[in-house]
Amino acid sequence: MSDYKTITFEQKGRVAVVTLNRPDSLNALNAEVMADVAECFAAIDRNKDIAVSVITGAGRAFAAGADIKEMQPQSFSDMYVEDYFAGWDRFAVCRKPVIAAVNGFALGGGCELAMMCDLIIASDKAKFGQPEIKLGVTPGMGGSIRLTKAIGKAKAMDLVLTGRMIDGEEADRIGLVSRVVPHDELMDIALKAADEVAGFSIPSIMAAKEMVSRALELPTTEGVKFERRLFQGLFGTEDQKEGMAAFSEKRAANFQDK
Ligand code: CO8
Repeated sequence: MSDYKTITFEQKGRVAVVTLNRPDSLNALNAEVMADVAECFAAIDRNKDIAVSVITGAGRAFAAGADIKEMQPQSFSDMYVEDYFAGWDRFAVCRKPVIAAVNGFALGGGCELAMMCDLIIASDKAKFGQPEIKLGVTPGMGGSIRLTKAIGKAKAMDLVLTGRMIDGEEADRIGLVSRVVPHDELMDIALKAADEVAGFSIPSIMAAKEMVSRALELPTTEGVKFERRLFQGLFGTEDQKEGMAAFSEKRAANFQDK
């Protein structure tokens, strides 16, 4: 793994822990962060020893959004021609599961980044919101679509049009997050969940992520067919034989990612 300037990377067994590390600007997402995150997660996808990642933020924010100071002078053509921030699409297509451990502010692009992840575990001090309307713009990293799919039109409109912040409890109630946990236990719980997933076979973990992600895009009959092909394909793995034999023999499975 390279040396990153704006994030830190640690490997704990089969789990990667990536920390957004610009605490002085509440981990505002500038072009450098985007490049570091995209490169880091591409490397994680290639790394056969990593099954799952956790992404979190240093200090009191997960990420307080795209870097407003960097964006302020940009013109339409800068944004359009350079496709500013398209690198986040590379993160969104990471094939191994990513757990967002949301430790504080997750606003604008920060909320959108969390929604690109597969599980969102929020601290009870987390704050979510899409405040772009207050800056004369709108969500631009997929928030309008991912938020609407996650929580429905009524709640998404409320957040996008008013720009109001919600706490972890409300985010949990409306289905934006997977779990809300006491702040001091956030990383332990996120790492425990990551370890649990990392104990399974990587092909089945990746297939599970792929089918649930596609469920959001496909009509039901196509989604069911897509799921079935992946399910059937897993019968070509040694780990399917091992997992089912271990069940019959009443022992723990010893998966080999094959
Ligand atoms: N960008 C740049 N700097 C930021 C950002 C940000 N998003 N958020 C905070 N900072 C900086 C502040 O400027 C401040 O720096 P300094 O100390 O140099 O003045 C430092 O972080 C600490 O922030 P505050 O002093 O403001 O801390 P408070 O506790 O008073 O307030 C808040 C915390 C409420 C989180 C406040 O900082 C805030 O409102 N931040 C901005 C939140 C926001 O509007 N986010 C949305 C940004 S737009 C966006 O994300 C669009 C995404 C789509 C882009 C797609 C492009 C194609």
